[in-house]
Amino acid sequence: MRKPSSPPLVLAALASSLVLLGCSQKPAGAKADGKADPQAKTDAKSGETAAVDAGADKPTPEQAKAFVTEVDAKLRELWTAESKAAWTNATDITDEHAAAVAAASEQSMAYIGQAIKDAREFDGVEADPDTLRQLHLLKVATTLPAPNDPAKRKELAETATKLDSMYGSAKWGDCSDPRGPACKDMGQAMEIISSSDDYDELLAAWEGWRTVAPPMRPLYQRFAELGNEGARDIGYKDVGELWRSGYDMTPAEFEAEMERLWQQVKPLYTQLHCHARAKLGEKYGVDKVPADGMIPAHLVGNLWAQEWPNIYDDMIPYKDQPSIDVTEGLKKAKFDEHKMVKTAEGFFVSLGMDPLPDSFWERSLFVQPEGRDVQCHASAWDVDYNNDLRIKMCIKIDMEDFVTIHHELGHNYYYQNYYTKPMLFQAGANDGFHEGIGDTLALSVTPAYLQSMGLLSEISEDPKAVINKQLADGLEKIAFLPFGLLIDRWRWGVFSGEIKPEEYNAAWWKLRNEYQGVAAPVERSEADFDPGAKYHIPANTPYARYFLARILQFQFHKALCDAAGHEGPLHTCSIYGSKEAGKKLKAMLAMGASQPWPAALEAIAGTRKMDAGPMLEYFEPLQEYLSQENQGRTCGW
Ligand code: X8Z
Ligand code: ZN
Repeated sequence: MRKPSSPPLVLAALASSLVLLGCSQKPAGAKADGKADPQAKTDAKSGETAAVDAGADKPTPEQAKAFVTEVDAKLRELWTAESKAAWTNATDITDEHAAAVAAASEQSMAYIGQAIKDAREFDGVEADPDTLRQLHLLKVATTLPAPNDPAKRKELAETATKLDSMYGSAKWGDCSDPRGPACKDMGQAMEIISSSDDYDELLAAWEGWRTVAPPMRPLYQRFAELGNEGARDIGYKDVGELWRSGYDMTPAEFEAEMERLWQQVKPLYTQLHCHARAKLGEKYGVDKVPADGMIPAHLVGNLWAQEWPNIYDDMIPYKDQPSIDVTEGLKKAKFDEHKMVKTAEGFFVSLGMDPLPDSFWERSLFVQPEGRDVQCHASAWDVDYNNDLRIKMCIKIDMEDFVTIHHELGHNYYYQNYYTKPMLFQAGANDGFHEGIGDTLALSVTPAYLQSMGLLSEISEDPKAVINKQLADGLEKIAFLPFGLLIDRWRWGVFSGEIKPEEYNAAWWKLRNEYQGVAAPVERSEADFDPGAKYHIPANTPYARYFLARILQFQFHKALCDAAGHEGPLHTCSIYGSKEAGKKLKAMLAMGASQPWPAALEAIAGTRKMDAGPMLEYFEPLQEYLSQENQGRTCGW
């Protein structure tokens, strides 16, 4: 049996425009085009510019500085309004609240589209570095560029909000009585997939959840068309190119970086896949899980097959070792949602960070409320970009959510360290950094730490216990990698037109097959829209960030362990309580996006290159174990 409940892994925040909600951030850079007045002022309502000075000369550094100062004030006003409306809708999804989000995002889209064009007028100006950096960041500061045409802009804002709300209030099963027990939500589908061992019950939940997505399909198609028109209006080929421009390198270089990192970790994934497949074959039969084929997507303990820790119980390497599952410990020690968050906060405080503000405890949502729909995917917020920190999460009392809480607080602590900066600097060095901070700390949530918190009664330093823990970690961290990569390969294809609307679903499964070696358990067709059953698609949250975060968190972990004076193998390190590690981390967080990300990486890790080396180093014992287990098996699919 697997653990009885396993949970919401969470999800990110939406954001039709940008940064707002917790987990999102923006894309980047492009070339100049379009001529507007150098000192144009952009009006949020109309999106029109009003010339202040019609001088034909090259704009001066002072004018550039004045421009970014004005943009900063306007963004603060518009994004705060948008984020307030989004918080209200995310914690109480209604038509009225959704309409308010659409109206607010329409305004900020109008403003930012024009501001980006205006910023191009300053190309080549020799302004101070902060001004130049903000001019650059502005051009990549939206994940959803809107067309100039006001009617289309309105349509886009409404479509984006609608998709997000549809996901948040989605129900499956027999909803003839929407309040009846047979009408289920996402949490219930996750619960079944994570805890059942019954092939057919798993299949019913897997298919059931996917019935929520086909109605999104026409909306998504239109959304992509309008977003692309908006991208072209600000000088990009399509939305995907805009997203790939946010990494202080060209879009093509970024694609190559993703591929390079994937090639570094692919052999490890293939080994893990091979072993998991063999174990699942033993459990369900090789007629269901073929020894040389793909793994059916409903059997890995996760509704999206993105992380597989819930099949750990089917694969425990050494059963004679003490359990590393904290879920029972949390329940025994009577942890409630609040105490779980408090404990995670305690980790950050142990590094020398400030406690979260009182308002965090008053305003956050920790528990799924009865009687209203909320967007249950975890997200972290700074609602007013001025330390109004919150999380929104339907917390379950278990290990998976304990880790996710650390993930969310990582976002909050980034906000806490940069909220005094200009709006455009209030973002991660790149979006993978933002996603990787809380995960970095969670790597230090070792059995010894958990024991000290009263959550594990017995621990062991036996090498066999190490392998158990490594497998549990690998099922979360390594299993995720191809999923993290393919989501945006699908979207880049959709936005570029390489994937046509009539092949949305087939292209999705082609990528799932190719990268993950995971297959749909039943025939799929273009009547389905399986991408829509994953939060980040209807919510328009870019996903490459999570792939990067999986790699970066091990680089951060290694660097912070060095700072903490850790000696010995990387997987034995915990930075808990290290003020030296905290100082290093804080310095990087405080930079926000004020410098290109290689500078931030250098500040913490002494290198300017993303590298999966530390991840591979962390998993050395597991690699050894897997290669022994896989002897005589044919790996791959
Ligand atoms: O969406 C999230 C976070 C919020 S930014 C909980 N994650 C991705 C997902 O659940 O799909 C974290 C891991 C990947
Ligand atoms: Zn996140």
